[in-house]
Amino acid sequence: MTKKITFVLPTRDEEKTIQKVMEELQSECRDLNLAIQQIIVADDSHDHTRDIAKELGATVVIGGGQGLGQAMYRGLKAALRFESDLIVSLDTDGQVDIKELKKFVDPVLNDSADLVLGSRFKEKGKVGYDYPFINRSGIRILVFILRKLTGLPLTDSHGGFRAMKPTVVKELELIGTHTYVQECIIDAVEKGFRVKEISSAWHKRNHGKSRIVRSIPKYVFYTLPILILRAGQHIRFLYPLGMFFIMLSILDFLWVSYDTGLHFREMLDRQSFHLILLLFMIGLNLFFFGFTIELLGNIKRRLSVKI
Ligand SMILES: Nc1nc2c(ncn2[C@@H]2O[C@H](COP(=O)(O)OP(=O)(O)O)[C@@H](O)[C@H]2O)c(=O)[nH]1
Ligand SMILES: [Mg+2]
Repeated sequence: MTKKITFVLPTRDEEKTIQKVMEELQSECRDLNLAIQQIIVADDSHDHTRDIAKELGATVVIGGGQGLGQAMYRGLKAALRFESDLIVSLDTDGQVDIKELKKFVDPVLNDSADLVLGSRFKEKGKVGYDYPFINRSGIRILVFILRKLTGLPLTDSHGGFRAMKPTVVKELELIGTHTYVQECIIDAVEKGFRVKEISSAWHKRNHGKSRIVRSIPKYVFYTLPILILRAGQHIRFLYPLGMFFIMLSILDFLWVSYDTGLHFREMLDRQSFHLILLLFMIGLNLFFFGFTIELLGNIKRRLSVKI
């Protein structure tokens, strides 16, 4: 029986490639005897991507302007409206190889996996250009964290091609707006879905800019709390560490008070008085960082209950 497939395509200024991607998907599905239920374009473009996609029959979902995570979340949830046997998401900048569609689709259709991820580094020679060292290093760190959190022998976190069962999307919860790629994997594993990583080709981006390098500080800022939360380490480390620094500052304060006979002017002149302030501020910051992450955790738990 012909299987039904829905695509989710994230786009930010991809007017040069969107048509080619959509046409290639249509032709590939014809060859594989897959019926396209719908193509959803989750868009945050300022160019004509949206108009082109609509003209070619896609359903356009507004990304929301908060990054790929939010756009993917909206696009994937919208895909549930179209009943299909599987949902496939892929980058629209021409970096993935659409000829690989079968490899991604097969494990979901023969029920050997619930979520299939593409890896550019599982096998040598899959990246068709000199992949920037800084990106590779960043990916290595993220993969290391992902391995720790999921227990899976993953080799990539940012492949641009994914196939999944609609139930994975139905249950998907994201807290971060910039952590879709990692959170989606962690979330699926937490919920007991079978995640499979397969080797996948990666071409050079021939137009526009990649989002990764441009936004590393922002990325770290948004990603770190989510990953710490997902790892459940904030209670174990951040609270005690914060308390430890505050205790140190109190001890330092007691020592300076004793040593100066509580002479305030003299206390202010002591270098260790500055140390008290510094330790106190560090302690307070760590404590509140933990507290903020705990709040995020509560939001996550509430989301879980709702579903
Ligand atoms: N809707 C939406 N799509 C995005 C956003 N950022 C990137 N994309 C799309 O997501 C895909 C991957 O983005 P890209 O910047 O190439 O990421 P990289 O290849 O991992 O560096 C492409 O299809 C982009 O058009 C965004 O903020 N919103
Ligand atoms: Mg790209």
